[in-house]
Amino acid sequence: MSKLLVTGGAGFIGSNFVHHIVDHTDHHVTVLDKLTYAGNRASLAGLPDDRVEFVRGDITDAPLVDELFARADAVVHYAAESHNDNSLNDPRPFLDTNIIGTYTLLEAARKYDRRLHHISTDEVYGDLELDDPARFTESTPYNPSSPYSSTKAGSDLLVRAWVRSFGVRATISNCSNNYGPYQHVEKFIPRQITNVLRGVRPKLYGSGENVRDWIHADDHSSAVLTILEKGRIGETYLIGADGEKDNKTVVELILSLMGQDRDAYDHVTDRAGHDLRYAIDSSKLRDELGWVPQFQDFTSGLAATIDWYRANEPWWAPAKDGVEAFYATKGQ
Ligand code: NAD
Ligand code: TDX
Repeated sequence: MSKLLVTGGAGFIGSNFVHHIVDHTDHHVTVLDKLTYAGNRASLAGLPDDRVEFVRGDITDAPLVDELFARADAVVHYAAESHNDNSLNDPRPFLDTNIIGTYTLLEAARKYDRRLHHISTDEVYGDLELDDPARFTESTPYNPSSPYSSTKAGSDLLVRAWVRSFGVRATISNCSNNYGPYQHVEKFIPRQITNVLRGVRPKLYGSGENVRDWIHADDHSSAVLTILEKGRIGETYLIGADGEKDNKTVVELILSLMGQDRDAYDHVTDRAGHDLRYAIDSSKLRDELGWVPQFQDFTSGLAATIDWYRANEPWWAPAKDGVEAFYATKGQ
């Protein structure tokens, strides 16, 4: 049995990973989470107290981070400011958490010689043309577009430097767009589902031709556990499940799964600097480490996600009005 420290474990993907660890291993988990607007303790409800400990705190708090590293065997780092639209509005928290926070963890990993896995995004590679046959690989040059993705790119480069210069035992994964239960209503899929549940028309940025490569959060968690157990130190692994879809197709699918007309949505102001297409080639992870995604059918995964939001309004309703008021100020 190992002791894992999971940063950002009250967020969408971090909480999914904590559930995954409890269900599939005998590890003990300590969650370190600041509970920003994006963190929610209810996402960890029902987990056994003898397996999961919750610590509210900031990853930039070096004394607290030191104390938690000292008693962990390995650390999985999810904590981040994660929303592109927020980063366009106020980049500062992205620099603090994504850059200084990751730096703080790296210094602790170095001091206590702890294994660290850093969670990152495919957005560090910038975007692809719609008709480009290429997909991102581990050797694609970094070319981030937004304040969010540039701070994630910066955090990845810090990890690589701490591996090379100080021998920190770290790995990195860059994953494509996640969907599933417990995702904040600011994000594309939950925003549209909860709009329909409230009788509001979904909002599509610009033309809606932008492509995202969707993966279920459960598959992201199984991939991270695989890398933690079998990944080679210093390596980067791309995580993706061959789920390319344009945004228009996703909105139309949500509407039809929810019994609405497929064209009952609005085109709204486009995102500044909106990346056109992301696409992941995850061959390295599959071939070297034997990982296979379980969710092969996006439509049934999306239908189950819609059912979850329908059944869990108390989880998402408190955030909904504030999110929509923010988007309204931007014509979105
Ligand atoms: P999220 O916004 O849902 O959760 C982030 C969590 O981090 C929250 O619980 C928040 O309270 C916590 N946090 C924020 N700042 C903190 C700080 N300074 N100290 C401690 N905790 C802090 O994000 P998510 O969608 O779950 O993303 C998690 C990670 O996965 C991020 O690193 C993100 O870049 C990466 N990622 C996300 C996606 C996606 O589709 N959502 C895809 C690829 C990679
Ligand atoms: O209301 C909307 N309408 C819309 O058309 C919203 C909120 C989004 N969009 C578009 C923008 C994107 O093309 O949908 C797509 C997905 O948007 P987001 O959910 O904001 O995700 P994205 O910007 O692609 O980034 C996500 O995937 C990579 C996560 O938020 C990041 O944390 C992760 O790194």
